[in-house]
Amino acid sequence: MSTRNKIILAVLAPAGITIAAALGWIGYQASLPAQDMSAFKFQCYEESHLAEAGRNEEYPGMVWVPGGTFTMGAEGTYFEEGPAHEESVAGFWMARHEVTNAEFAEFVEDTGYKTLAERGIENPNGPPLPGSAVFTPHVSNEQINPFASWWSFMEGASWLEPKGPGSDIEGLENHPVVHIAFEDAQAYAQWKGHALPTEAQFEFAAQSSQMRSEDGTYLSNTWQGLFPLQHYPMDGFIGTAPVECFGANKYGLYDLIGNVWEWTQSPYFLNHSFPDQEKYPQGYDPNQPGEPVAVIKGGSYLCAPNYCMRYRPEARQAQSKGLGTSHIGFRTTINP
Ligand SMILES: [Ca+2]
Repeated sequence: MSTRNKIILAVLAPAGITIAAALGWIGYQASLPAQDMSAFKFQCYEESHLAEAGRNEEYPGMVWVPGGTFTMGAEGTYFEEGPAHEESVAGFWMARHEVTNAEFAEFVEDTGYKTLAERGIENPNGPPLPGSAVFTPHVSNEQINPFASWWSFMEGASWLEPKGPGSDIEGLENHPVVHIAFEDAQAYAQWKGHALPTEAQFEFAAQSSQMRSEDGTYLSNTWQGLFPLQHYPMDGFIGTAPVECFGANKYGLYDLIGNVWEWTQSPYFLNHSFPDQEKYPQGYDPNQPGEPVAVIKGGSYLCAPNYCMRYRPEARQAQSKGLGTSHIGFRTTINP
C-alpha cells in the first residue's frame, strides 16, 4: 500500500469509516479510467449563444416559467425537505443562468457597490472583518476529523478575489459570481428591477433539472468521488463551471442543480411544517439560533453522493444571510 493510501486510512478511521470501506474506495479509485479532459466538449455560455437563443426582447436572458401546482418537498432523504406537500406558484420570469462575474461587474461599475465581504462581515471581537468563507480541504494525520474542517474564513476573499488576496476573476467572466451575501444578491436584484426567487419558485422551476441522466450523462456540475478527500471531475469541472455548459431543463433554465448554491428570498426553517414561522421573520435554524438565515437551493460543485445529496430540486439548506462562500451565488426573477 502506498504511503498516500496509508495516510488516507489514518485519517478515515477516526472519521468512523471502516478500513474495509476505505479499501473498497481505493479499489474504486484504481478502477477509474484516466480522465481525458479534452473529451469534454461543452457549449457554454457565450453572447452569441444568448443572442441566438433570444427568447424574448422584453426581458433578455429571462425565460417564462408558467405557474402551476406541484408537490414541494420530499420524504425519506433529509428531514428538512419534509413533509412533501402541495404548493402552487403563479407564472414568473427567471434568469436562464446564475448571475455571472461579468454581469455582477456591470452592476458594480454602475453603482460603485461594495459587497459585504469587501466591507467586512460582523465580527464580535472587533471591527468588521473583510473576507469570506473559502473551501480549503486539508487532510493531515493531526486532524481528528477531516470531515469537519473544509471551510476557512479567509481575510480578503471576495467576488473579485475568490480564492483570497492575490487571486482574481480573469478568465472567469462567465462563471457564477460567488462570495455574495444575501444583501448583495438583493442589491443586485433591486438594481435590475428584479427579485430573488422564493424557495417555491426555485423548486417549481427546477423540477425537470437533474444531476445526471438515466444513461449516466452528467447534467450538472457536482462532485464525483469521496468528498472531501478525492475528486474525479467526471462532469468536466473542478470548482465552478461557466454558466450554461450543461443542458437546459424543460423551461430553458441552466444550472439550477449544481455549479453554485443559489440564494432564495425565503427565510429558512427546520422543515416545511415548522410551527409559528411568522414569529421568526429572519428564519430559524437550530444549528445557529438567533442568526438570520435564508434558504439556499440547488446544491453546488461540492455536493457528492457520499456526503451531500443536495443536487435535487427538493434539497434545501440554511445559510447565514451575513456570509457568502465560494460556492454560493444567485439568479433573479421577475414577478409580473
Ligand atoms: Ca445552481
